[in-house]
Amino acid sequence: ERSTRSLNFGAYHDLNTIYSWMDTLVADYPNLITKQHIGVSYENRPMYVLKFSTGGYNRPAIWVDTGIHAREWVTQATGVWTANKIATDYGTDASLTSLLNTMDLYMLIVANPDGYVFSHTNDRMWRKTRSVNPGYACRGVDPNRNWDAGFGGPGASSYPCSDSYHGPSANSEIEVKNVVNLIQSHGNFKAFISVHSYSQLLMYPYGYVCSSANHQAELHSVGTAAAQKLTSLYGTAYQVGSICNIIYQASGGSIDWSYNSGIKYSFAFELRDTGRYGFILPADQIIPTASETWLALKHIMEYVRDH
Ligand code: ING
Ligand code: ZN
Repeated sequence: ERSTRSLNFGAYHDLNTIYSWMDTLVADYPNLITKQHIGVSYENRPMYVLKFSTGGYNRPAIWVDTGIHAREWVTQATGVWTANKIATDYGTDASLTSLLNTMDLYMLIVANPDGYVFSHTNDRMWRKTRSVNPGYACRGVDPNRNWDAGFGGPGASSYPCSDSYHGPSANSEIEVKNVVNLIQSHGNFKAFISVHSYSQLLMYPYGYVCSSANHQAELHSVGTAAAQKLTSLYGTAYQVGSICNIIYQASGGSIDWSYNSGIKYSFAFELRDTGRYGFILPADQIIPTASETWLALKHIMEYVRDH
């Protein structure tokens, strides 16, 4: 695909196109955005985080990742749209401007680059990383079962050919380890938001157990208010709850790890739809999905700024 200066946000793009668009965005907004190389993937592709910052040193920060699962294409596309939205609205949207005057925002748009490429070239339904499993022909680990939170427990598979294979050990996947390293060395993240599709859910910990997190009441009320904002745009219905209670028990997930690491405002989205198209969401739903999701993201970010 040819790299274009102004990307069509209403289309799905391959990795190279997204990566070259990142460079044009950074070039267009040099005082707001920098690109950080956080490491390489299993197949040696670079992993890039866009850092939105108006200055300061190690300001309190918000993390957003999209595309940890390769086939969830509306999430990477939503990440692209959202990064552009933040760049263009900074300085005109008073609330976003005040947010970025005290906090930094980190966006990892393609959290699983090898899987994303494979979902374009070989298997549109690929979910996992592309690491080799010794002794097996099947490749890959589920990067959302590989975090150090209830690792290897219920809701993850020990079978390397499973789509929810947890891997040989927590952080075995370099794509996960790269994020863990950045979050830990930074040490000042206040929110951690991971974006999946599909099912139209806004979730908070825990997934590896079905008991309540300490901050369950607060997370539920923030999530409910965020989902109401999302619904206000086009009427898209969302459910809010803990991972275990509203989707299924799942161990080794990223937001359980971030929450247990002290990042109280840990949330996971499941974007559109509820199954009609599933992972193969038509491209004409990208901008509506990203636009409604932005209202929820903004609500969470404003709440975190003010608390
Ligand atoms: N769903 C998520 C999954 O990894 C999830 C649900 C989110 C589980 C956060 C645990 C933590 O299974 C999809 N569609 O991937
Ligand atoms: Zn997912």
